[in-house]
Parts: sequence; C-alpha cells; structure tokens
Amino acid sequence: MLLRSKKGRYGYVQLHNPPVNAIGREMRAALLDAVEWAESENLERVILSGEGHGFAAGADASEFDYAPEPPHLPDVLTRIEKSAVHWIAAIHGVALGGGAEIALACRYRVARPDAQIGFPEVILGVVPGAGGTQRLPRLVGVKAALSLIPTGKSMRGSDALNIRLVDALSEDPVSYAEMINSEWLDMAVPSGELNTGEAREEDFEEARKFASRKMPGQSAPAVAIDLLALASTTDLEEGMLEERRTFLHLREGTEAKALRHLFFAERGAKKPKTITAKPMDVATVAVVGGGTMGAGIAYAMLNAGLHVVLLETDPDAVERASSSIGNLLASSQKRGLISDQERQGMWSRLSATTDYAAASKAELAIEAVFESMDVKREVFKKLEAVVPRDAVLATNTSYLDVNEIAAGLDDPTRLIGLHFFAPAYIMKLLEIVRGDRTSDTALATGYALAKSLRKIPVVSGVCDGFIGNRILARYREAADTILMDGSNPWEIDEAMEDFGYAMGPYAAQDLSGLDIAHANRRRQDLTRNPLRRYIPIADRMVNEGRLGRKTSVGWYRYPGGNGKVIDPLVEDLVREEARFAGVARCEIAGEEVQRRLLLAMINEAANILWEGIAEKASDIDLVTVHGYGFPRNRGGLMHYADTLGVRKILEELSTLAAEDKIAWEPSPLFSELATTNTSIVDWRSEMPAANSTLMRSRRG
Ligand code: 3H9
Repeated sequence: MLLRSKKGRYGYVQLHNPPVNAIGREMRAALLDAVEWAESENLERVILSGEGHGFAAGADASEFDYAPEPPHLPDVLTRIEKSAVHWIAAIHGVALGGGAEIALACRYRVARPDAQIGFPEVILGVVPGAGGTQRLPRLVGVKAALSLIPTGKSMRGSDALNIRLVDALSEDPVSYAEMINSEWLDMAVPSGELNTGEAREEDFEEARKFASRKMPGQSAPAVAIDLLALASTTDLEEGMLEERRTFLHLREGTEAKALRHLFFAERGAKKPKTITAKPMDVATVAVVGGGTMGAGIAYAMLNAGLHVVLLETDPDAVERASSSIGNLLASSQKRGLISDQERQGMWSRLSATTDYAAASKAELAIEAVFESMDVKREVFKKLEAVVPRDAVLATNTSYLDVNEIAAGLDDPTRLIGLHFFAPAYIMKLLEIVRGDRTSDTALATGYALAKSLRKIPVVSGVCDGFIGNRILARYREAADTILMDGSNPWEIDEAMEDFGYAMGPYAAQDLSGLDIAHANRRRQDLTRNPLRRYIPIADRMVNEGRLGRKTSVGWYRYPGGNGKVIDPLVEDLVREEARFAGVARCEIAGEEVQRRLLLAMINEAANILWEGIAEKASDIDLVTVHGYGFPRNRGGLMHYADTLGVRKILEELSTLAAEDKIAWEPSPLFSELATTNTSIVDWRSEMPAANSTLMRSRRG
C-alpha cells in the first residue's frame, strides 16, 4: 500500500494501490505508520508521491457500503498536518477527492503542470470527508473553493498554482521537493491554520444557483456549500467534525448509493469480461447518410482522430452533408471545444462523395439512412461490394431487426448494430447490438470504437427497439393510456418532472417529433396483439399535422418556434377520443401517474433482462440514465426498482394486471427473484452472454 525509503534525513513515501491508488483502510493504516516512522527516524521532511499513473484518485469508494473502519482519513491527515516532520505532496496525474485532501494536509504542494486536482465527491453524492471543505477555503479562499467543491470540477496543476492550491510547478515534483529550502518549509503555515478570507453572500448565492442548474435534484452540492460557509465561522476542529458527520450521513443515503452504483456500472461497462476477441484496427470509417444522425456520427469519428468517407445519394445531398459537418466543426471551434488547427485537421480527414468505391479502405462502415429494411439492405449490398472482406458493417437502426438485415449479407457475421443517440457527438450512450450471427471480432470492434469515442457501450440482443427504445415504447403506451383515462399531457409531464426527469414524455415527444413513433406503430400494426388496448390519440395528432416543435405545434404549442404553451385544443382532442372510445375519464393524481409509468418501464425492463436482451440490470441503468433522461440520482431504472423491492413490485403489477392482463402481466423475472430472494441488480450480474434461446422463443 505504501513504498517507504529514506535518504539522509529525507523520507520518501509512495502511495501504491494500482490502478488508481484508491485510499482504503490498509493505506490509511500504512500512512499513519509512516507518520510515526518519519518522526521516530527524526526525518526533516517526507516527500509523498503516487506510484504509477497518478497521486491518488481518492477514498476507495467500494468501502462506502460498509461501516467505516479506523484509522479514519481525517484523523490520519490531522496527524500529517500536525507532525513535527514536514510532509510535501509531490503530485503527478490525478489527485482527486481524498487524494487532494492528503495534499491539503501536507505543508507544501508541488504539482506537474498537467496534473489533475479536484474534489469530485459530489458526483458520488457525498462531500469531501477528510477536511476538504475546511482546509481548501482556508488555503485558496472561499470563492475559489466554491468553484471547485460543489461543482465536482477538477483543474490542471498550472491553474491550481494560480489560485495557490499548489505552491509550485515542476515536471519532476519529487526532485523539486528535494530542493526546497528547509527554512522556507519551516515558515510554511499549515492550510488548517490559515484564515478563510472574505466570504461574500453573492458568491454563495451564485454557487447555489449553479448547483441547482447543473445537478438538479441532488443534495450534496448544496450541503457542500453550507460546509464551506461553516469554514468561515468556526474553527478547523469543529468544522471537520461537522464535515465528517455530514459525509457519513450522505454516504449512507439513497442518493449516494444510486450515484455509486452508476459510477461502478459506468466503469464496468467499458471492460466487458466476456469479450476476448481482438478488434479490427479502425483508421477509416465509411458513414452512409449525411442527415442529422449521419453528420453527427461523422463528426464524432473525426473528433476521435479517424478518417471519414461520407456517402450520399446525389451531389446536392453530399453538399448538404458537408456543410452540416462544417457547421458542427465551426460551432465547436467557436465554443472553444477545438482549436482552429484541430478543426482543420478534422476537416482534412473528411471526404464526402456519392461514389461507394471511396469506401474501399474503410475497416468499418456505418449506415445511418432512412429506417426502411429495403433501403438498408440495398445500402449494405453496395457496401459489401467495395469494403475490404474483413471490414465490420454496422447499422444505426433504432428499431429494425438486425438479424433480418444480416440475412441479406454474404457474410452476416460481420454485422453489428451501433445505435447512437442524437446528437451523436455528445450523447454518451452507444447500444451495440449483437445479432444471432454477429462474430466476436465485430462485437469487439464495436467496443473498441466506443472506447475511442469515449462512449459508454451497452450490448443489446435483438428485439424491437433493443433495450432503450423498447422501454420507451412501453412508457409512452402507458402514458397514452393514462391520457385517455383522465389526464392531460402537461399533468403527466409535470408528474415525471417531479420524479426527476428534465422533461416529461410529451414534451420529449415534441422535441423528437411525433412522426417517428407513428411510423413505428404502423410498422408494428401487423404483429401487434389485436387484443392489446390501443390508444389512437397520438395517431390523430400526427394526422392533424401536430408533429411537435418542428411544426410549432404538437402536444404543446410553440409560438414563433420558441417557448412552450399549453394548448387547450389538445385537451378537447383527448376528450373527444375518449368519448369515441366510450371511456369514462376520471382524475388521476400525479403520484398515480408516476407509479404506473415507472412500473410499466420496470416490468418491460425486467422482461428485457429475463429474455437475455440485456446482459445485466446495470446495463439497463446505463441505458435509461445516459440515453433517456432517467434521473441520475436515482441510479437508473433497475437500481430504482430495487429500492421499491421485488415483492412490492410483484404485488402492484398483479393488481394492475387485474385491470388489463395483457399490458401488466408481471415479468417471470419477478417470481424468480421473489423465490430466490435476489435483488434485480444482483440477478445474473455476471451472466456471460445474451440468453438467445429465450430471446428467440419470445420473438416466436
Ligand atoms: C472521496 O475521496 C471521499 C473523501 O473525501 C473522504 C474520505 C473520508 N474508489 O475510471 P477508470 C477504479 S470519494 C474505488 O476506469 P480512468 C475503477 O472502478 C472519491 N475504485 O480509469 C476502475 O476499476 P476496474 C473521490 C476506484 O483512467 C479502476 O479504478 N474520487 C476509484 O478512465 C480504473 O478506473 C473520485 O470520485 C475510487 N475512488 O480514470 C475519483 N476511482 O478496473 C473517481 C477509480 O475494476 N475516479 N476506481 O473497473 C475517477 O474519476 C477515474 O477513475 C480516474 C481514472 C480519473 C481516477
């Protein structure tokens, strides 16, 4: 856990817990030993650094589910701060959370200019718990501390020097620490003994506004702000006791548990244990279709340093696609996301053409054309004729059957689905669809691509809508039923916003356009169970040209293309449809709206898991949070379901099934979980591969 050595009166201590030097119980104990060792050896200074890629990524978050064990980090750090031997933090790579707090307790801090220093605790739903909220404002002032701790942001070493969070910069912090004059070191005042400086109410107000805008519904940022305020009104010891109490309280709360669950799910998703095949080396990607999605995908590829050949049907379409990508590049440069040189580099790696032969060197080809089986099959025929024999082919379909697309290929094993979310260069989620015959190499290539695009990959089996859109379709169906039976779009939206969604289902439909879901319903007409209750209100909206924001009118009105105004005509339309259907409408409370919509999604998601479409529940959590706006502080749909409890869900679904068996029949997963006393998130969390037998049986 620690590597220790000495040269003369200099001690060297290295944090050593690969891969990120997370600080757990053993390391805390070893640090305490090191303080005693340094004192007993009568050392003049201890130079503390991190082994490997960085200093330390913070407290070991995997310990947060268990009772805290001594020695506790705040006590260890107080010991370091008060020790007669001066400790110097020599920082390279990351010094985050508890890692940064160790540095604060040292007498002097030297960092590499490219080091990354910060306090991301609020992202995990907690606050710094080892003196961060009390020492940082004393060292850098309250205003600078407010810009770091409640936001969870980190800064480069060079910026940390500007606010005096570090005392010096060096490419070789350990050597620099050896050179520091002993008298200087004696004069350096421990950060805990400094004054916080002036604290202005406006700065706190601004920080509160920022926190509620950027992390809506999350409590840790506001609590962190209160602790920073406390630092200017109380002494260090009292402030630290309050901080510790708050940290432990938050750590055990539902919000922190949810955020921790996502933290580990996100990391786990990037390293699937089941994919061992070597991916194709991809340098050039062909993107077919330069509409909004295609242009976004092309931009994302260029941004990852890849060459892109964009294929369109005619010269006008080529021109439009090039100009869309050019605009995306220009706007990124304007917002400071890329430099002019990077923009030029990206532009030079793009070629747009109607000639498929230009894709002859592409190791990966992705189609993003119209959602039609015929059109997609034709595109793949053309691609197969030009791309190398081992190139991977990918469809960006949101709903169509990947197996059926693959059946039209000479080599169906090289097809995967790559379901991007708009805007493709921003949204983190990438559903990678594994067809029945998809090869491991194709799948591994999808994963490697996700890594280079810095996306969160989730594997899905084949079904209508894959993981995300299938849950979305059920969510919308359940919402439409509530609409028909007595509610309004804005009441339903409000209920889901109260739950934590940034936008309710109807406002979201207006944004994406009602015509897309309409086309899907028409496609499903032939296979839909004729006994299933069908709500025709959304069809009527489309027939009346209410397509959402793009027509300035949908479930709401958007006068002048802006704003969002309740439209009483929608209420009339809904009432009329209910009369036609012979429905006696009654008022439905917001809580009931939430209950039904969440249960509908949970039940659909449970079937997705049961059928093996999703490999594990945490994948569904990632899909719902990163692709569909499920509130992050609830940990994703399945984590949230576990907070309700399997038995309660089963009971509630059974009650609803008495109303409508087809819509609400409980997933078989719940009976299994109830019998085996297992939580949803734990169920087959290590399952190796999609359960394709079950999957096929469901699809019939
Ligand atoms: C804290 O410090 C509280 C204190 O104030 C109070 C204490 C009393 N714990 O992300 P990667 C694992 S709260 C446990 O893939 P990268 C991670 O799960 C903490 N494990 O690598 C993964 O494991 P695996 C505040 C951790 O290079 C492996 O390390 N600190 C922790 O893309 C590699 O991670 C934070 O919130 C941890 N703290 O990124 C920092 N951190 O290989 C959180 C990482 O089994 N960490 N792991 O899947 C990060 O931001 C990134 O991991 C980091 C590296 C930038 C460090």
